[in-house]
Amino acid sequence: MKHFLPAIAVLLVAAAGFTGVLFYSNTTADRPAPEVARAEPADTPAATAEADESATSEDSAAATIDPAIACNALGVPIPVVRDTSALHDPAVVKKIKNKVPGDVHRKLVKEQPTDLPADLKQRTEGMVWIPGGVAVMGGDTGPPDEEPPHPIAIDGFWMDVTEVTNRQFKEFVDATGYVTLPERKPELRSIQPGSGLDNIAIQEEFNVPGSICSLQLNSREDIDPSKGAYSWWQYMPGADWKHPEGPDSSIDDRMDHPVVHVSWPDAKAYCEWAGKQLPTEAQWEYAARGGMDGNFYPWGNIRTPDGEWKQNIWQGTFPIEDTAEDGFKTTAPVATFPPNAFGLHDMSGNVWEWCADYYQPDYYVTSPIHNPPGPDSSFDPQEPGIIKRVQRGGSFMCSDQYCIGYRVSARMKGEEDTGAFHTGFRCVVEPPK
Ligand SMILES: [Ca+2]
Ligand SMILES: [Ca+2]
Repeated sequence: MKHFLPAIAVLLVAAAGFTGVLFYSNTTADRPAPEVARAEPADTPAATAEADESATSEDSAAATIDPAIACNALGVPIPVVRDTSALHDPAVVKKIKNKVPGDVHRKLVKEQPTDLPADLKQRTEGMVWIPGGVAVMGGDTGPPDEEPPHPIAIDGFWMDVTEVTNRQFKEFVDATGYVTLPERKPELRSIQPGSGLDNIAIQEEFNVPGSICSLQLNSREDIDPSKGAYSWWQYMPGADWKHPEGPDSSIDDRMDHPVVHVSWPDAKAYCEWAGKQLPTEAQWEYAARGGMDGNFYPWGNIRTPDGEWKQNIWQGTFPIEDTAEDGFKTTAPVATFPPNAFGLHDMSGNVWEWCADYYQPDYYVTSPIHNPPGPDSSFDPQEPGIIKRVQRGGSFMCSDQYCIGYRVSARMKGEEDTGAFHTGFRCVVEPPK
Protein backbone atom coordinates (compact mmCIF):
# COMPACT_ATOMS: atom_id res chain seq x y z
CA MET A 1 0.00 0.00 0.00
CA LYS A 2 1.04 3.53 -0.48
CA HIS A 3 0.76 6.69 1.44
CA PHE A 4 0.90 9.95 -0.37
CA LEU A 5 1.47 13.12 1.43
CA PRO A 6 0.22 16.46 0.35
CA ALA A 7 2.54 19.34 0.61
CA ILE A 8 5.83 20.81 1.50
CA ALA A 9 9.37 20.99 0.58
CA VAL A 10 12.92 21.82 0.37
CA LEU A 11 14.24 24.17 2.92
CA LEU A 12 17.44 22.90 4.30
CA VAL A 13 20.51 21.42 2.96
CA ALA A 14 22.78 19.20 4.85
CA ALA A 15 26.14 20.50 5.89
CA ALA A 16 28.90 18.62 7.62
CA GLY A 17 28.33 14.93 7.41
CA PHE A 18 25.59 15.28 4.86
CA THR A 19 27.39 17.19 2.19
CA GLY A 20 25.49 17.36 -1.03
CA VAL A 21 22.41 15.68 0.29
CA LEU A 22 19.20 17.61 0.13
CA PHE A 23 17.44 17.66 3.41
CA TYR A 24 13.71 18.17 3.21
CA SER A 25 12.60 20.14 6.17
CA ASN A 26 9.10 19.11 6.41
CA THR A 27 6.69 18.00 5.91
CA THR A 28 3.65 17.51 4.17
CA ALA A 29 5.69 16.55 1.18
CA ASP A 30 3.86 14.82 -1.60
CA ARG A 31 5.69 11.60 -1.67
CA PRO A 32 5.31 8.02 -0.63
CA ALA A 33 5.79 7.15 2.99
CA PRO A 34 8.27 4.42 3.84
CA GLU A 35 5.61 1.87 4.51
CA VAL A 36 4.67 2.14 0.89
CA ALA A 37 4.59 -1.14 -0.93
CA ARG A 38 6.48 -1.34 -4.15
CA ALA A 39 4.00 -1.26 -7.00
CA GLU A 40 4.77 -1.20 -10.66
CA PRO A 41 4.35 2.05 -12.52
CA ALA A 42 0.84 2.25 -13.88
CA ASP A 43 -1.22 4.64 -15.89
CA THR A 44 -4.42 4.34 -13.96
CA PRO A 45 -5.34 4.15 -10.31
CA ALA A 46 -7.15 0.88 -11.00
CA ALA A 47 -4.08 -0.72 -12.48
CA THR A 48 -1.99 0.42 -9.56
CA ALA A 49 -4.53 -0.91 -7.14
CA GLU A 50 -4.21 -4.31 -8.72
CA ALA A 51 -0.46 -4.23 -8.34
CA ASP A 52 -0.80 -3.12 -4.79
CA GLU A 53 -3.15 -5.93 -3.83
CA SER A 54 -0.37 -8.37 -4.50
CA ALA A 55 2.07 -6.59 -2.22
CA THR A 56 3.19 -8.47 0.84
CA SER A 57 4.31 -7.24 4.22
CA GLU A 58 7.85 -8.14 3.17
CA ASP A 59 7.38 -5.82 0.24
CA SER A 60 6.35 -3.10 2.63
CA ALA A 61 9.37 -3.63 4.81
CA ALA A 62 11.61 -3.38 1.81
CA ALA A 63 9.93 -0.30 0.42
CA THR A 64 11.93 2.83 -0.07
CA ILE A 65 10.97 6.45 -0.39
CA ASP A 66 12.08 6.64 -3.98
CA PRO A 67 9.54 9.05 -5.47
CA ALA A 68 9.85 7.22 -8.79
CA ILE A 69 7.96 4.26 -7.35
CA ALA A 70 4.45 3.70 -8.59
CA CYS A 71 4.30 6.78 -10.72
CA ASN A 72 1.95 7.35 -13.60
CA ALA A 73 2.91 8.55 -17.05
CA LEU A 74 3.38 12.06 -15.67
CA GLY A 75 5.91 10.78 -13.19
CA VAL A 76 3.44 11.33 -10.39
CA PRO A 77 2.83 8.69 -7.72
CA ILE A 78 -0.68 7.28 -7.72
CA PRO A 79 -2.60 6.57 -4.53
CA VAL A 80 -4.18 3.25 -3.87
CA VAL A 81 -7.40 3.10 -1.95
CA ARG A 82 -9.79 0.20 -2.07
CA ASP A 83 -13.37 1.18 -2.76
CA THR A 84 -14.98 -1.31 -0.43
CA SER A 85 -14.56 -1.53 3.30
CA ALA A 86 -15.49 -4.14 5.89
CA LEU A 87 -16.58 -1.15 7.96
CA HIS A 88 -19.56 -0.64 5.66
CA ASP A 89 -21.07 -3.65 7.43
CA PRO A 90 -22.89 -2.44 10.58
CA ALA A 91 -22.14 -5.78 12.27
CA VAL A 92 -18.39 -5.20 11.89
CA VAL A 93 -18.70 -1.70 13.31
CA LYS A 94 -20.79 -2.98 16.22
CA LYS A 95 -18.23 -5.66 17.04
CA ILE A 96 -15.45 -3.06 17.25
CA LYS A 97 -17.53 -0.67 19.34
CA ASN A 98 -18.46 -3.47 21.72
CA LYS A 99 -14.83 -3.51 22.82
CA VAL A 100 -15.43 -0.33 24.81
CA PRO A 101 -15.64 -1.39 28.47
CA GLY A 102 -18.70 -0.55 30.53
CA ASP A 103 -16.78 1.69 32.92
CA VAL A 104 -15.65 3.85 30.01
CA HIS A 105 -19.25 4.18 28.86
CA ARG A 106 -20.24 5.24 32.35
CA LYS A 107 -17.50 7.88 32.54
CA LEU A 108 -18.23 9.43 29.15
CA VAL A 109 -19.22 13.09 29.05
CA LYS A 110 -21.97 13.17 26.44
CA GLU A 111 -24.18 16.17 26.98
CA GLN A 112 -23.25 19.82 26.86
CA PRO A 113 -22.85 21.22 30.37
CA THR A 114 -25.47 23.71 31.44
CA ASP A 115 -25.01 26.96 33.35
CA LEU A 116 -21.70 27.72 31.72
CA PRO A 117 -19.51 30.31 33.44
CA ALA A 118 -19.46 33.59 31.51
CA ASP A 119 -15.90 33.15 30.31
CA LEU A 120 -16.58 29.67 28.92
CA LYS A 121 -19.74 30.90 27.26
CA GLN A 122 -17.74 33.63 25.59
CA ARG A 123 -14.92 31.31 24.50
CA THR A 124 -17.32 28.80 22.93
CA GLU A 125 -19.39 31.36 21.10
CA GLY A 126 -19.80 30.35 17.48
CA MET A 127 -18.55 26.84 18.19
CA VAL A 128 -20.64 23.70 18.04
CA TRP A 129 -20.99 21.11 20.81
CA ILE A 130 -19.80 17.71 19.65
CA PRO A 131 -21.72 15.20 21.79
CA GLY A 132 -19.54 12.58 23.46
CA GLY A 133 -19.82 8.99 22.35
CA VAL A 134 -18.20 5.91 20.91
CA ALA A 135 -16.94 5.59 17.34
CA VAL A 136 -14.66 3.58 15.14
CA MET A 137 -11.43 5.43 14.31
CA GLY A 138 -9.20 4.51 11.39
CA GLY A 139 -9.89 2.56 8.26
CA ASP A 140 -9.10 -0.57 6.32
CA THR A 141 -8.87 0.77 2.80
CA GLY A 142 -5.90 3.10 2.77
CA PRO A 143 -2.31 3.29 3.96
CA PRO A 144 -1.15 1.17 6.91
CA ASP A 145 -1.06 4.08 9.32
CA GLU A 146 -4.88 4.19 9.25
CA GLU A 147 -5.02 0.67 10.66
CA PRO A 148 -6.30 -1.00 12.64
CA PRO A 149 -9.84 0.35 12.81
CA HIS A 150 -10.34 0.61 16.54
CA PRO A 151 -12.87 1.87 19.07
CA ILE A 152 -12.61 5.31 20.61
CA ALA A 153 -14.72 6.85 23.34
CA ILE A 154 -14.58 10.64 23.22
CA ASP A 155 -15.90 13.05 25.82
CA GLY A 156 -18.01 15.82 24.36
CA PHE A 157 -16.31 19.10 23.43
CA TRP A 158 -16.86 22.28 21.46
CA MET A 159 -15.30 22.69 18.04
CA ASP A 160 -14.93 25.58 15.64
CA VAL A 161 -17.55 25.24 12.93
CA THR A 162 -15.00 26.32 10.33
CA GLU A 163 -11.28 26.51 9.81
CA VAL A 164 -9.79 29.62 11.47
CA THR A 165 -10.08 32.46 8.97
CA ASN A 166 -7.72 35.23 7.97
CA ARG A 167 -10.05 37.66 9.73
CA GLN A 168 -9.84 35.72 12.98
CA PHE A 169 -6.08 35.30 12.74
CA LYS A 170 -5.64 39.02 12.07
CA GLU A 171 -7.53 39.80 15.28
CA PHE A 172 -5.01 37.66 17.13
CA VAL A 173 -2.01 39.29 15.45
CA ASP A 174 -3.43 42.80 15.94
CA ALA A 175 -4.02 42.08 19.63
CA THR A 176 -0.69 40.44 20.37
CA GLY A 177 1.84 41.49 17.74
CA TYR A 178 2.52 37.82 17.14
CA VAL A 179 4.91 37.02 14.30
CA THR A 180 4.46 33.61 12.68
CA LEU A 181 7.41 31.35 12.03
CA PRO A 182 7.22 31.77 8.22
CA GLU A 183 7.62 35.52 8.80
CA ARG A 184 10.90 34.94 10.63
CA LYS A 185 14.24 33.62 9.46
CA PRO A 186 14.12 29.81 9.60
CA GLU A 187 15.55 28.07 12.62
CA LEU A 188 16.38 24.43 13.07
CA ARG A 189 13.94 23.86 15.89
CA SER A 190 12.28 20.65 14.76
CA ILE A 191 15.24 18.32 14.93
CA GLN A 192 15.05 15.49 17.46
CA PRO A 193 18.05 15.73 19.81
CA GLY A 194 20.46 12.88 19.20
CA SER A 195 18.95 12.10 15.82
CA GLY A 196 22.17 12.58 13.92
CA LEU A 197 20.74 15.63 12.21
CA ASP A 198 22.16 18.02 14.78
CA ASN A 199 24.83 19.43 12.52
CA ILE A 200 22.82 20.24 9.44
CA ALA A 201 22.58 23.81 8.25
CA ILE A 202 20.11 25.86 6.32
CA GLN A 203 21.02 26.38 2.70
CA GLU A 204 21.83 30.03 2.16
CA GLU A 205 19.17 30.69 -0.48
CA PHE A 206 16.49 29.45 1.89
CA ASN A 207 17.79 31.28 4.95
CA VAL A 208 15.18 34.00 4.63
CA PRO A 209 11.57 34.24 5.84
CA GLY A 210 9.20 32.28 3.65
CA SER A 211 6.97 29.28 3.36
CA ILE A 212 5.96 26.45 1.10
CA CYS A 213 3.93 27.04 -2.04
CA SER A 214 3.01 24.96 -5.04
CA LEU A 215 4.13 26.30 -8.38
CA GLN A 216 1.83 26.43 -11.37
CA LEU A 217 2.89 23.70 -13.77
CA ASN A 218 1.90 23.97 -17.38
CA SER A 219 2.81 20.66 -18.90
CA ARG A 220 4.24 17.30 -18.10
CA GLU A 221 7.64 18.61 -19.20
CA ASP A 222 7.61 20.73 -16.06
CA ILE A 223 7.84 17.61 -13.94
CA ASP A 224 11.37 16.55 -13.22
CA PRO A 225 11.29 12.83 -12.37
CA SER A 226 14.43 13.20 -10.30
CA LYS A 227 12.71 15.79 -8.13
CA GLY A 228 9.30 14.14 -7.94
CA ALA A 229 6.88 16.23 -5.90
CA TYR A 230 9.54 18.89 -5.49
CA SER A 231 8.93 19.78 -9.10
CA TRP A 232 5.98 21.74 -7.85
CA TRP A 233 6.48 22.25 -4.13
CA GLN A 234 8.89 25.08 -3.50
CA TYR A 235 10.12 27.19 -0.63
CA MET A 236 8.98 30.69 -1.51
CA PRO A 237 10.70 33.64 0.17
CA GLY A 238 8.14 36.17 1.35
CA ALA A 239 5.21 33.75 1.46
CA ASP A 240 3.34 33.97 4.74
CA TRP A 241 -0.23 34.15 6.02
CA LYS A 242 -0.67 37.69 4.65
CA HIS A 243 0.90 36.70 1.31
CA PRO A 244 -0.42 33.23 0.49
CA GLU A 245 1.22 32.90 -2.93
CA GLY A 246 4.27 35.01 -2.17
CA PRO A 247 5.14 38.69 -1.63
CA ASP A 248 3.01 39.93 -4.54
CA SER A 249 -0.19 38.31 -3.22
CA SER A 250 -2.48 39.46 -0.42
CA ILE A 251 -5.46 38.40 1.66
CA ASP A 252 -7.38 41.63 1.17
CA ASP A 253 -10.16 39.83 -0.68
CA ARG A 254 -9.80 36.61 1.32
CA MET A 255 -10.66 37.57 4.88
CA ASP A 256 -13.22 34.76 5.07
CA HIS A 257 -10.80 32.19 3.69
CA PRO A 258 -8.90 29.89 6.04
CA VAL A 259 -5.60 31.26 7.27
CA VAL A 260 -2.67 29.37 5.78
CA HIS A 261 1.12 29.36 6.19
CA VAL A 262 0.76 28.82 9.92
CA SER A 263 3.16 26.40 11.55
CA TRP A 264 2.06 24.21 14.45
CA PRO A 265 3.46 26.61 17.12
CA ASP A 266 1.64 29.48 15.38
CA ALA A 267 -1.65 27.57 15.47
CA LYS A 268 -1.08 26.71 19.12
CA ALA A 269 -0.32 30.34 19.95
CA TYR A 270 -3.59 31.42 18.36
CA CYS A 271 -5.50 28.77 20.30
CA GLU A 272 -3.97 29.83 23.60
CA TRP A 273 -4.82 33.48 22.94
CA ALA A 274 -8.41 32.47 22.17
CA GLY A 275 -8.68 30.29 25.30
CA LYS A 276 -8.92 27.20 23.13
CA GLN A 277 -6.70 24.35 22.02
CA LEU A 278 -5.90 22.26 18.99
CA PRO A 279 -8.03 19.11 18.68
CA THR A 280 -6.45 15.78 19.35
CA GLU A 281 -6.35 13.59 16.28
CA ALA A 282 -9.06 11.41 17.84
CA GLN A 283 -11.30 14.41 18.56
CA TRP A 284 -10.79 15.57 14.98
CA GLU A 285 -11.74 12.25 13.38
CA TYR A 286 -14.60 11.69 15.81
CA ALA A 287 -16.01 15.08 14.89
CA ALA A 288 -15.41 14.65 11.17
CA ARG A 289 -17.40 11.41 11.14
CA GLY A 290 -20.47 13.25 12.36
CA GLY A 291 -21.77 10.24 14.27
CA MET A 292 -21.54 7.88 11.28
CA ASP A 293 -19.00 5.07 11.47
CA GLY A 294 -17.11 3.45 8.63
CA ASN A 295 -17.70 6.12 5.99
CA PHE A 296 -15.10 7.30 3.54
CA TYR A 297 -16.27 10.91 3.77
CA PRO A 298 -17.88 13.06 6.45
CA TRP A 299 -21.21 12.71 4.64
CA GLY A 300 -21.14 9.08 3.43
CA ASN A 301 -19.38 6.89 0.92
CA ILE A 302 -20.16 8.59 -2.37
CA ARG A 303 -17.74 11.42 -3.08
CA THR A 304 -20.05 13.46 -5.28
CA PRO A 305 -23.60 12.49 -4.37
CA ASP A 306 -25.99 13.63 -7.12
CA GLY A 307 -22.96 14.93 -8.97
CA GLU A 308 -22.40 17.70 -6.41
CA TRP A 309 -18.97 18.49 -5.02
CA LYS A 310 -19.15 18.59 -1.24
CA GLN A 311 -15.53 19.54 -0.66
CA ASN A 312 -12.85 21.81 -2.11
CA ILE A 313 -10.23 19.51 -3.63
CA TRP A 314 -8.45 19.19 -7.00
CA GLN A 315 -10.21 18.04 -10.15
CA GLY A 316 -8.41 17.24 -13.38
CA THR A 317 -4.96 15.94 -14.12
CA PHE A 318 -2.73 16.35 -11.10
CA PRO A 319 -0.48 18.34 -10.92
CA ILE A 320 -0.87 19.85 -14.37
CA GLU A 321 -4.42 21.09 -14.62
CA ASP A 322 -6.95 21.81 -11.89
CA THR A 323 -10.28 22.20 -13.66
CA ALA A 324 -11.78 23.51 -10.40
CA GLU A 325 -15.15 21.87 -10.99
CA ASP A 326 -15.88 22.61 -7.34
CA GLY A 327 -15.40 26.31 -8.07
CA PHE A 328 -12.02 26.88 -6.43
CA LYS A 329 -8.40 26.48 -7.44
CA THR A 330 -6.97 27.38 -4.06
CA THR A 331 -8.77 28.14 -0.81
CA ALA A 332 -12.52 28.66 -0.71
CA PRO A 333 -14.26 30.92 1.79
CA VAL A 334 -14.94 28.76 4.83
CA ALA A 335 -18.38 27.15 4.97
CA THR A 336 -18.84 27.38 1.21
CA PHE A 337 -19.55 23.65 1.23
CA PRO A 338 -22.29 22.01 3.32
CA PRO A 339 -21.62 20.95 6.93
CA ASN A 340 -21.52 17.41 8.24
CA ALA A 341 -24.08 16.04 10.68
CA PHE A 342 -22.37 17.82 13.59
CA GLY A 343 -22.54 21.15 11.74
CA LEU A 344 -18.83 21.28 10.83
CA HIS A 345 -17.71 22.65 7.46
CA ASP A 346 -14.67 21.65 5.40
CA MET A 347 -13.74 18.62 7.49
CA SER A 348 -12.86 17.26 4.08
CA GLY A 349 -10.81 19.52 1.83
CA ASN A 350 -10.13 23.25 1.66
CA VAL A 351 -7.05 23.25 3.93
CA TRP A 352 -5.26 20.64 6.01
CA GLU A 353 -5.80 21.15 9.72
CA TRP A 354 -3.13 20.81 12.40
CA CYS A 355 -3.96 18.53 15.31
CA ALA A 356 -2.33 18.55 18.73
CA ASP A 357 -0.82 15.07 18.38
CA TYR A 358 2.69 14.06 17.52
CA TYR A 359 2.68 11.73 14.54
CA GLN A 360 3.53 8.07 14.83
CA PRO A 361 2.38 5.70 12.08
CA ASP A 362 1.58 2.80 14.43
CA TYR A 363 -0.09 4.74 17.22
CA TYR A 364 -3.44 3.06 16.66
CA VAL A 365 -1.98 -0.32 17.63
CA THR A 366 -1.63 0.75 21.25
CA SER A 367 -3.71 3.91 21.62
CA PRO A 368 -6.10 4.01 24.58
CA ILE A 369 -9.84 3.88 23.98
CA HIS A 370 -10.93 6.83 26.13
CA ASN A 371 -9.79 10.22 24.81
CA PRO A 372 -6.53 9.06 23.20
CA PRO A 373 -4.07 11.93 23.71
CA GLY A 374 -1.60 11.03 20.95
CA PRO A 375 1.87 9.56 21.42
CA ASP A 376 4.46 11.10 23.74
CA SER A 377 6.87 11.80 20.93
CA SER A 378 7.10 12.01 17.17
CA PHE A 379 8.40 9.30 14.89
CA ASP A 380 8.06 9.39 11.14
CA PRO A 381 10.10 6.58 9.60
CA GLN A 382 10.12 8.57 6.39
CA GLU A 383 12.07 11.37 8.03
CA PRO A 384 13.31 10.13 11.39
CA GLY A 385 14.77 12.94 13.43
CA ILE A 386 12.24 15.52 12.29
CA ILE A 387 9.50 16.39 14.76
CA LYS A 388 6.13 15.90 13.08
CA ARG A 389 2.58 16.71 14.08
CA VAL A 390 -0.61 15.28 12.69
CA GLN A 391 -2.64 17.08 10.04
CA ARG A 392 -6.10 16.04 8.92
CA GLY A 393 -8.76 16.47 6.30
CA GLY A 394 -6.94 17.06 3.03
CA SER A 395 -6.85 20.26 1.02
CA PHE A 396 -7.55 21.91 -2.29
CA MET A 397 -4.39 20.17 -3.52
CA CYS A 398 -5.82 16.67 -2.91
CA SER A 399 -6.85 14.61 -5.91
CA ASP A 400 -7.98 11.06 -6.47
CA GLN A 401 -4.95 10.82 -8.74
CA TYR A 402 -2.49 11.64 -6.01
CA CYS A 403 -3.20 12.68 -2.46
CA ILE A 404 -6.37 11.10 -1.18
CA GLY A 405 -6.15 12.87 2.17
CA TYR A 406 -9.73 14.10 1.97
CA ARG A 407 -10.96 10.73 3.27
CA VAL A 408 -12.04 10.92 6.88
CA SER A 409 -9.56 8.29 8.08
CA ALA A 410 -6.61 9.73 6.15
CA ARG A 411 -3.64 10.79 8.28
CA MET A 412 -0.96 13.30 7.40
CA LYS A 413 2.11 14.59 9.15
CA GLY A 414 3.95 17.86 8.90
CA GLU A 415 7.20 19.13 10.34
CA GLU A 416 5.88 21.26 13.13
CA ASP A 417 7.80 24.43 12.31
CA THR A 418 6.76 24.59 8.67
CA GLY A 419 3.80 26.35 7.16
CA ALA A 420 2.30 25.77 3.75
CA PHE A 421 -0.20 27.44 1.49
CA HIS A 422 -2.75 24.66 1.94
CA THR A 423 -2.44 24.14 5.70
CA GLY A 424 -4.43 25.81 8.47
CA PHE A 425 -6.27 24.68 11.61
CA ARG A 426 -9.37 24.95 13.77
CA CYS A 427 -9.76 24.91 17.55
CA VAL A 428 -11.64 23.02 20.24
CA VAL A 429 -12.63 23.74 23.82
CA GLU A 430 -13.06 20.97 26.36
CA PRO A 431 -15.59 21.27 29.18
CA PRO A 432 -14.25 21.78 32.69
CA LYS A 433 -13.15 18.48 34.25
CA1 LIG B 1 -10.96 22.97 -5.85
CA1 LIG C 1 -10.29 21.35 6.13
